[in-house]
Amino acid sequence: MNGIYGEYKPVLEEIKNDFQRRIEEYTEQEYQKSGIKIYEHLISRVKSEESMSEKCRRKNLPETPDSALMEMHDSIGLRIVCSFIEDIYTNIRYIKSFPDCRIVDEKDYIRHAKPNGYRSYHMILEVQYPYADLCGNNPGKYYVEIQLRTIAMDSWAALEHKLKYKKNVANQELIIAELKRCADEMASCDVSMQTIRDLITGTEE
Ligand code: 0O2
Repeated sequence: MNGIYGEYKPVLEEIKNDFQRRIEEYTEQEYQKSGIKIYEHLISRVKSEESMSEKCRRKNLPETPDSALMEMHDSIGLRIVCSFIEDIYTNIRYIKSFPDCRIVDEKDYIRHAKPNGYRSYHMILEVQYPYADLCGNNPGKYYVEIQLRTIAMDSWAALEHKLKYKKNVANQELIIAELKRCADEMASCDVSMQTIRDLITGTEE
């Protein structure tokens, strides 16, 4: 067995591609109906085996396929980046209507931002796939993490992630406070942009 995913690596890639296709399909249908593109862009990835091994070590779990696929729930990740806040919740309604998916965890860091200012909506789905899982279920059960954000939330998260690499800098408290201030200002712009769209589309008096 090679990496931490063992024989499951190609399966994870297939599930990821399959799931992305499903999201693209409902988006296209929605676009044909309403002319609205309910997300701006979508990215997906299978977490690299190095990152997954490092995460297992950090959580004191053995570096095995069992830890990577059953204990961890983010080996497959999709990020849906939307133009407007409302579109995030439209996407969530679509995803929840998928018949063969069960939501096992949901975190609304939009309504309840993290203390550092991070905003995003996270869902962990249990999906079925016609390949036996480690417990012998066939169809197997696999996990997919979906993060939904606006463009502003995504920009903030990307910049904050870059800045995290710089360790041992002075003025830590000031930097944390400034990052939080930027996050709050960007969130305020998201709300304004939503209001402007509502005014244009006539959903706001
Ligand atoms: P990567 O490479 O993005 O996948 P856990 O997943 O167990 O570590 P928890 O609390 O269960 O932690 O997960 P949570 O809070 O739902 O967040 C998981 C993912 O959300 C992270 O994945 C990040 O992608 C993103 N995230 C959460 N908080 C922050 C934050 O403060 N800043 C930024 N930039 N991203 C955040 P990973 O595994 O860290 O990395």
